[in-house]
Amino acid sequence: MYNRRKFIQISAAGASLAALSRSAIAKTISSGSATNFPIVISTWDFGIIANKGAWKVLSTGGRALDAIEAGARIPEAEDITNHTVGRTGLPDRDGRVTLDSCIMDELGNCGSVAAMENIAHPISVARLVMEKTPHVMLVGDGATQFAVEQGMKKEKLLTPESEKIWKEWLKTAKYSPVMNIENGSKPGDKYNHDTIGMLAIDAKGNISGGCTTSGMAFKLHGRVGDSPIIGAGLYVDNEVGGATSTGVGEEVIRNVGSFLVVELMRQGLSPEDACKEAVRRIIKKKPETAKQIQVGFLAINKKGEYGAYAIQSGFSFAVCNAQQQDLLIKGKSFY
Ligand code: SD4
Repeated sequence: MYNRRKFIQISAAGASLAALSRSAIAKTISSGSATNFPIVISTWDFGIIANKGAWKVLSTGGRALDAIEAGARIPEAEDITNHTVGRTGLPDRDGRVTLDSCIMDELGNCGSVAAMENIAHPISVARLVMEKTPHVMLVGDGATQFAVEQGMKKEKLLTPESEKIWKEWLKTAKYSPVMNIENGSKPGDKYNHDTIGMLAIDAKGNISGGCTTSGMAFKLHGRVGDSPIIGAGLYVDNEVGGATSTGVGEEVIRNVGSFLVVELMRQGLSPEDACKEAVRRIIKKKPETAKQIQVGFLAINKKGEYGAYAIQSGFSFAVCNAQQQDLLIKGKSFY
């Protein structure tokens, strides 16, 4: 059962957001509807600061795509205490910070980068891939090279704090894909979660989405999760809605999770029910694995109704519209 006090404690402890969490309104609901566009919703507690960045664009009549990029850039590089996205993300097991991201607009255009090093804003590189190349996805050195050619700064991403956590992990070097389980007890669990997935509808009713992460901490070098994979970590269909995911990417990829959620909404399911069904399928295929991991989906439909569902409790998401800019909601969960 959801315990509100625990949730507020988790929010307050949620590293980067101590101050914001105090102003956030935690609710024990996991779905809702917007009476008006625009609206932006984002995964986890740090969705609040990302939404605020997006809201500056949306509230002045801007395009959902621009809002997504502006919002995602905040946890990517400005929030230096966050260890799961962008500049301060934890490294792979070789000590290399490799970032994954994708973006998708209302026209079905999309761009993505995976396992990219040394560039702090993968969401912007993903957008450039979408807009400046005939491709959808660039990976590794090719993605970094492209970003530099586009004028982005190459920089060292491993911070002293991330390096310290990695070195601590190296003492046992046990890879465990437990993530997003807020009370995890193994080294790295504390930091080993939280991708930012964002979905926005602008004043014209157009939908866009984005997703950005450093992926699983201490992963094998070269590992790519769901977050940069269109259909897995993110999917947008402007006729229906959008969905994004967080958690153990392998299970999301195996079930083409975000595409599934959007298709279920197309068939008439509410965003929350569509997310729940996608979670149910993951659990059904691997019930024993599912007990150990977290996967959460977040979705919005064309009407601006939103919802979420996760395997484990503790999944939060942030909602921002004209009525309130810092709403933090506890998603429902199977366990
Ligand atoms: C991944 N899905 O790389 C990402 C990680 C994540 O919350 O979402 N963490 O598998």
